[in-house]
Amino acid sequence: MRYLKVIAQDPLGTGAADSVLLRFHDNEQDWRAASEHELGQLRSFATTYLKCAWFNTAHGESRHMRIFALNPRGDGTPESVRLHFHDGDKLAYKAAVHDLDNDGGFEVSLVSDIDNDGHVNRTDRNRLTALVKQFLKLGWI
Ligand SMILES: [Ca+2]
Ligand SMILES: [Ca+2]
Repeated sequence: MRYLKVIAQDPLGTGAADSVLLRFHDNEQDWRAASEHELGQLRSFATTYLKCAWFNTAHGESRHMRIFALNPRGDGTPESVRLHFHDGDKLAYKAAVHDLDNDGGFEVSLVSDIDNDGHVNRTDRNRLTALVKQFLKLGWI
């Protein structure tokens, strides 16, 4: 299954991440780094992701997010987009949106504490919506 792997890092030890690695995975083993063009397309996606505070100290890569779209009907518009926040192989928490009637709009959002501030609220929902929208702009589903 393919997914976009997103890794935030705090290389200077400031206590907040300021760098994001973006990798397109065909499966666990096979991946490539995002191209310059894709990095440009994903600029606001990366900015939103940094607000989620799911990052590694220094150049660690253990904490990351996998985001992927599911399109079982094969019609080019996703039925769901899922966000899996990992700590290594372990799934730490997750979120998702679902398009129940296949009209391109997502009726259902399954929100968690995406930005790690201890509360599940509208900000998390906004972050989820933004990440999904910015990810889908790639047209990589
Ligand atoms: Ca819909
Ligand atoms: Ca929150």
